[in-house]
Formats: sequence, structure tokens, C-alpha cells
Amino acid sequence: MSVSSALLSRRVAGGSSRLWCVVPSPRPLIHVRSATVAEPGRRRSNEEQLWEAAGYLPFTRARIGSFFQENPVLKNPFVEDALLRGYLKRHIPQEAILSDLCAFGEHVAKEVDGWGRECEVNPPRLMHFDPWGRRVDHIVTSHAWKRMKDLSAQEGLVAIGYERSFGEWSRVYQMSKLYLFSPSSGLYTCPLAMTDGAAKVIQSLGVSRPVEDAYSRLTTRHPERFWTSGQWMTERQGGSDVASGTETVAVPQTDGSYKLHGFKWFTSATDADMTLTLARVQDKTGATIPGSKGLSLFYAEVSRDEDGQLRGIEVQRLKDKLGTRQMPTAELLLDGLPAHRLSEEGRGVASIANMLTITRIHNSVSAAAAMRRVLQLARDYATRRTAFGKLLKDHPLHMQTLARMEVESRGAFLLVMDVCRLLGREESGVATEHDAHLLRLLTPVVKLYTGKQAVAVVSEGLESFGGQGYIEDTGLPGILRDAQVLSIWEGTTNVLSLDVLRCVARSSGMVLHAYFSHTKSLLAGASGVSLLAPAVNAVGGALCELEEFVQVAATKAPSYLELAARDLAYSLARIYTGALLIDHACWKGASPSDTYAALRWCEQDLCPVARNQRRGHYDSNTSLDAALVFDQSIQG
Ligand code: UCC
Repeated sequence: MSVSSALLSRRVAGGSSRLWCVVPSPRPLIHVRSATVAEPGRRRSNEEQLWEAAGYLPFTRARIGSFFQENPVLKNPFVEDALLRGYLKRHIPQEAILSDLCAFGEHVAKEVDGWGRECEVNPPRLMHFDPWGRRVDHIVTSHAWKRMKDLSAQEGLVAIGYERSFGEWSRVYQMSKLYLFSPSSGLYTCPLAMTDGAAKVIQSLGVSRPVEDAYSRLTTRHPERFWTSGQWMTERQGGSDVASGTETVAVPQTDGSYKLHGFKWFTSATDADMTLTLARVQDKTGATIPGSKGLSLFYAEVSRDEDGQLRGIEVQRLKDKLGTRQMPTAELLLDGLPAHRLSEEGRGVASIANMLTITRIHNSVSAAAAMRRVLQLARDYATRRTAFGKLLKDHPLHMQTLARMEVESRGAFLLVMDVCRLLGREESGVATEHDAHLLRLLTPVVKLYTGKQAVAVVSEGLESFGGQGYIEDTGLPGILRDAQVLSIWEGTTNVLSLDVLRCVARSSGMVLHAYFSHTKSLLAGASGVSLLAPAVNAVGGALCELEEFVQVAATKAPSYLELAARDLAYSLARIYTGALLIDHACWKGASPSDTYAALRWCEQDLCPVARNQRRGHYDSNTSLDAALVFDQSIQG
């Protein structure tokens, strides 16, 4: 058989004939690295000898080809992020902040990202027993995980929010830093979120004994003093329904302290130094009060006795999770854990709510950061990867896909930063009542919306690397795995949608009033900008629809609003984000891309709740929904 006929006989069904119509002088399809030396002891086939005689080398004989795809390179995430730099230049043009973020971004790209990877490949493990059979319950973490703790203290990743050196903008500064850190942090942002939340709770309840020292440790910049905190809320019965699912009891001690007995089912970053947790105080007969009114907030330190055993805690096992594998998550048996009550009896949920606000904001920062990271890598890759004769960046369809991700990512960033701005105003004492209402409403909204967006954008981002996006040691699949948790922990999408309804009801609609008036004021600033007119009209129209929806919904039964809750939350997020994008595009330092992003965002259905209301989705179709979900019937 001739070389050419041998090649032709290997033609693949449906393959491009271009490759095969070079007969009678076939060219190697791909350059091969030197493969001229036969492996010792192996005779060359006739076909191979023919190839050699013709001066070509068969790729099939080569050990490796000469082509290697350049990998995407992580560059300084601060320098690479035009929106972040623009936002900060607009609101806090302080040299100290900008230079700190730039230097930190460089450190993240050059070194910290590698530690994050190390956390992923060396996940924590639980050492239940020592070699002599003693129960020790040691959670063994990687060297990189420990370095993250020191780095977090040194960089002030929690402290900045409490030092308040930049007044009402301190939270924006802190969260910008966490935004740079998060995708490279090996999930260390999780313990930092809870640490920040614990500091906030302690501050709101009063920094006094027994938590004075703890507070100073949570907010210090000294690594040797720095503590992280846990947030042990979840029990087997109570993931979302904490109020009725919490079984842990607190037994009063004669010195005024308590001992906790219960089982915490899902405790994140369990190597923490202390925790805040909920339990029911037992009376003298051992009875407790059920529901939310029976829950109190407790502070406990995680410590060991002289024999090296954990005081009052047994680590049952570490969780085997889809993602966040870098971080120890455990099931804990509390068996007489010494604790102090921080809240009044029965005010546990209300007191820990501050922690929920903070961790939900951190969650949103991580979501926006995950989107930004996958985009940074994807756009770098688009300048390195050639397909169909040109770089990916020169394929308009590829660029359209990345641009759509960019719009989502920009919207998420502005929404997150606006909530951080409101938090900073509240904490520095300059917030109006209107700001406080907005913060309460937008916290569940930003968490639920960015959590969902992150999964969609990161998933799309992986696809932009083709098959490599699915290969574990590129580090890309981990971004998707870790994004998936963002819509689950700290309240699922539906639980947070119900929280939106809760705050509307508890404020007698004042949170919505603040929302409408602030969104209108953002739009008013853009009224004379003709380029933005389509976006302004779209947001203005959607806002009217939303107001009409609210008026109608106010006359309906609670079940109507409950069915509308998710669509309502999405509408609140999309409309407000549209207004923020418009507002940012009006800033004097804005770029044409800021205008383009605003226009693109506002092309989507900004008010799905009005659309679905008109379709009658909230009337009485629960039974039809259930019938569809459980459908077993075949007609005819
Ligand atoms: O722990 C977890 C993982 C930790 C990892 C953290 C890292 C995250 C960031 C990482 C970045 C990488 S996950 C477990 C988290 N669990 C949840 O999120 C629970 C979800 N369930 C809820 O949110 C529920 O809605 C509950 C538990 C709040 C419902 O409880 P109740 O008792 O039924 O709620 P009530 O009765 O409506 O509210 C009781 C009080 C009220 O105050 P008062 O009595 O003064 O009127 C409410 O106004 O609590 C107040 N309250 C709130 N206040 C309730 N929710 C809030 C809130 N969100 N903000 C302010």
C-alpha cells in the first residue's frame, strides 16, 4: 500500500476533505518533535520506513507533538479590572487605597494564587485518633491554608472594616480587597466572612467581657493574635428553617455560663478559634421554648484541655462536598461545650442577623469576583488560542459571548459595591433611614442574584476554554464547583426571596419606598444623556411595572406574594442594577464601554414579576405546578 493510499484509507467519516486531498504528496498534518530515532529493540514498520524515505515523520510514532497551547495567565487582577479602578477613582480616589490594592493585586497574581491552588490539592483531613488510640480530633490543614490566615491579618482583610480609616468608604475598600483575593484565596474568604460577621455581632451587642479579647483578635492585623470565627447555625432539621430545627440546648451553670449539648450538622471552616451559635436555654425542669422565641445566641471558644482533647466538642466527620474542598466543613457533636450567652434569651435569630447580613455581602463579593476571574482568564486565553485560522479574540461570536458575560459581571460588581457603600454609611453613622431600608432590602437581593449569576457566568467561562475548561488541573473546574455553593449557603435563592418579603412586611413597605425613590434619583441623573436613553426608558418603564405589581399584590393573599417572591427579587435586582450601570456610565470618567454595558443590560426582561403576573402565574397554579412535577399519567 502506498503512503497516500494508506492515509486515505484512514479517512474519518464526516472529516474535512481538505486534510486529505493532498495526494499524491501528503504533508505532515502537524509538526512533530524529533522522532527519528527508533525505540531500541523495535523494528520499524514498512509504512514508517516509507514515511522516512519520503522525508516525513508519522505523528503516530512520535511521543509528543511540537504544539503546546499556551496557558491563560493570571495578571494583576487590580490592573486588569477597568471597572473596579474606575469605580474607586470615582468614589474614593485616595492614593493610599489605590496603591495598596495595586500592590496586593500583584501579590495575589504572583504568589497567593499558587497557595490557593495548594489548598485545593491538599484538602484538609481529620485525624480522629493519635497513634496510641487517644481521641484527638485534629483537623489537619495545609501549609498554604495557614499562610492564608497570616496574610489575611497582615493585609487587614477584616480589620479594614473596623479601623474605618476611610470613613463611610472603608467597607468598599475592604470588600474591593477581598474581591481581588477571593478567587485565589483557597476559600479562605469563607472563614473571613464569618470572622467579619462575628465581629459585627459583638460590636452591635457591646464589646465587653467575655468577648472583649475575642473582638480585638478578630479585628487585629497581627497574625500571632488573629482569630477566625465559625457560625454554627445548621442542624440536621434546620438548614433553612433554623427557628424550628435547632435542637441544641444550653444548660445554665452556677457561674452564669452555659454548657451546650447538640449536633451541628454543617460547620464551615471548622478550624476556627471561636464560634457564634444558637441554642435553647433549658429551665430548671429541662424544658425549652420551641420556635424562634426559644433561641438565644452563644459565644464559645474552641480550645483543648491538658490532655489535648477538644473541650466539649467531638468532630464526627468532615463533609465530602462538591466544591469548597479546600476548607474543612464538619459535623460536630457539642457535648458540654462551655459557652456564654450574648443575646437576651429568645433573641438569638435577631442577634445573629447582623452576621447573616455580613456573610451574605461577603458571599456576593465572592460571586462577583468569581465572574471577574473567569473572564480575566478567558480574555487572556482569547489572545493566545488559535482556532479555525485565527485567534479566539478575532472571532466575533466568541467576543459576543465574552461580552455578554462581561455585562453580567459588571452589573454584579456595581450591585455588590453599592450594598457595601450602604453598609459603610450605616457603620460610620451617616446613613439616613432611607439608606438603612435600602441596605436591608438589597442584602438578600444581591446575595441571591449574584449567587445565581456566578454559576451561569463561570459555567460559560469554562466553555470558552473548550475541553481544557473541563480538565481538573487547569484549575478551572474548581472555580465552577466553588461557585455552586454561593447560591446555597447563607440562605438559598428561595429562602432569601422570602426574606425580601419579610423585610417588606416588617417595614410596612418602607424598604420598597426607599428602593423606588433611590432608583428614580439614579435615573434622573441620566435624563439628558441621549446615548443612554434606551436604557433609561427601559429601567423607567420596568420601575412603573414594578410599582403596579406592588399595588396589585398588596390586595392579594400572602400565598400570591409567596409565589411571586423569586420573580420579585429578580426584578428588584435587574432594575436597580440597570440604574447603577446607567449612573456609572454618566460619570465624567466613564468610557464608551460603560455606556455599552448599561445599554446591553437594559435589553433584558427587567421586570419578570410583571410579565408573569400578567400570565397569571401567581393566581392559583400551585396545584398545576405540583401536578406537572409529579406527573405520572399517560393520556389515551
Ligand atoms: O452557616 C453557613 C455557612 C457558613 C459559611 C459562611 C460563608 C459565606 C461567605 C463565603 C464567601 C466565600 S450556612 C447557614 C446559613 N443559614 C442561613 O442562612 C439560614 C437561612 N434561613 C433564614 O434566613 C431564615 O429566614 C431565618 C432563620 C432568619 C428565619 O428565622 P425566624 O426566626 O423564622 O425569623 P423571623 O421570626 O422572621 O425573625 C426573627 C427576628 C426578627 O426580628 P424582630 O424579632 O426584632 O422583629 C427579624 O426581623 O430576626 C430578624 N431577622 C433579620 N434581621 C430575620 N432575618 C433577618 C435578616 N436577614 N436581617 C435582619
